[in-house]
Amino acid sequence: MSPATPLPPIARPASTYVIALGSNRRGRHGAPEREIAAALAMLGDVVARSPTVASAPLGPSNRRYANAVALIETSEDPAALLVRLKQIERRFGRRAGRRWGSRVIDLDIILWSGGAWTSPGLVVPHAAYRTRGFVLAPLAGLVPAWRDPRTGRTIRQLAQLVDRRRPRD
Ligand code: A4P
Ligand code: MG
Repeated sequence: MSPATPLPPIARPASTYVIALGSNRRGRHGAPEREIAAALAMLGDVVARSPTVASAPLGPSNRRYANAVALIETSEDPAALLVRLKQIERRFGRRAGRRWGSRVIDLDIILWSGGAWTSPGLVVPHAAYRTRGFVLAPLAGLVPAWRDPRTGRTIRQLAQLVDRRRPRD
């Protein structure tokens, strides 16, 4: 072996992540459902995905959302993955602006097979997902037995709790 032969990259074991996708604004791919499909294609290594569901806006926006969740596999750590998700958001025309403003695509890290992670600007599991039906309902169809590392509850249990709390109309 010559001294110039490059060493093989250190193989890092792949992690599984749950990514939540949301859109309530048309972009260059079309309606919010089309934006979600395009973002999924750009994510790569999607091992499972939920159907895209329509949901009423939580917060100040009055535009309906399209939401979906996906499982991806990657050797990136959570901080590196967040950097890549933010790059994808920018490619979709997302600009930093009003928090909770309408957006062509929002990509959040919900869960990580490695458990909990905290670094500047990033908390995993996502701080608010435990009360969000538009994340938990589609996620319960994918990984009902995945346990939230902070509460010890399964996704199925969290989804049932949110469903029970929701006022009936
Ligand atoms: N950040 C910290 N932890 C995470 C994480 N686990 N994943 C930081 C992603 N980002 C994380 O997020 C603000 C900052 O949170 C990031 O820069 C990152 O450093 P953002 O996506 O830039 O801004 P945002 O989305 O406006 O704020 P936020 O707090 O992420 O809002 P959410 O929780 O995403 O809520 N209603 C329906 N029906 N469907 C929706 O999808 N989404 C929102 C936005 C409101 N209402 C909705 C929906
Ligand atoms: Mg977000």
